[in-house]
Amino acid sequence: MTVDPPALHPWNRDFAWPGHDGPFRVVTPDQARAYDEQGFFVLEDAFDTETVARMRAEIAPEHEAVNEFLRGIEGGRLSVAAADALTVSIHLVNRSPYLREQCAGPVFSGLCHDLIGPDARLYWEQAVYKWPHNPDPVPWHQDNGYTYIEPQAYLTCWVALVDASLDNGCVWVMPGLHRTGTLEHCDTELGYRCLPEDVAGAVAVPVRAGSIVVFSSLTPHWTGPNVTDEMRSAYIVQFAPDGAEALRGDPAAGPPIHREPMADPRRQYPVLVGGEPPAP
Ligand SMILES: O=C(O)CCC(=O)C(=O)O
Repeated sequence: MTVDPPALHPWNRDFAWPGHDGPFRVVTPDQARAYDEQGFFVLEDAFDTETVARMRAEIAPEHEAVNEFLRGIEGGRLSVAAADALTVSIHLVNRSPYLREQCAGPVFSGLCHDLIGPDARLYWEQAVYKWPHNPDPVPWHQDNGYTYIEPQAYLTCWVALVDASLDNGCVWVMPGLHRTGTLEHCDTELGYRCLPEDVAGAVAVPVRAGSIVVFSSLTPHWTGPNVTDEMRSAYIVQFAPDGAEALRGDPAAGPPIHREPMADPRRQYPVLVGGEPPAP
């Protein structure tokens, strides 16, 4: 059976994947090659148990407040988030000095150096908690399918805050498709989707707590149901080259009508300037 290649996003023209040659600070040459060819790799045990526990403690009140909010709205859903099923807590660095410091720390600034370039900013961060016995996947999507950023290729770091397994909803990726740039997405009840759920060739990426699934904003990914009795928690941190912009408009109606710099000084702060962490 032949499978039609997925359609490209209307704003995605002449995309070329930027390769990564080193020298590297954090990743190995094999990991850089995997990132270029497959669109992902795992940075094992990037954070120790104490750091992960502190991250979870910083996120806990936010996660509870978000769930209360979701419970209070009609239908209990907002975009991909759903009360007692999938809580998405955003912009945590605005309220947690600890997470703010971690996002600019050596693990992430090293990854930015190796995979983005000498000038990089925090673009977005959010905690995603998949509740016990949540039967729903987060559909296949590219992060650049939600908000269209240029340059299209930025960096997503999916930090496991508990062991992420096939049973509790670990990340799956579709290797290789990142090289085509942003795909067309459709809107579904569970979120944006660019590939069918049963697409062939998907790779599951179970990881230990403290490890990071490192992938591109262009790597299609999916997380499965959580069939366990425990919460599956992850902190997702994204970095973009300095100067990145969000394109606004209706892709079905024509070209973008506005470009918005992704440089909000409160939360999109520099983590690398001229190849080095900025002075505090
Ligand atoms: O962690 C999850 O379950 C899904 C998160 C995700 O895919 C995202 O934030 O883009």
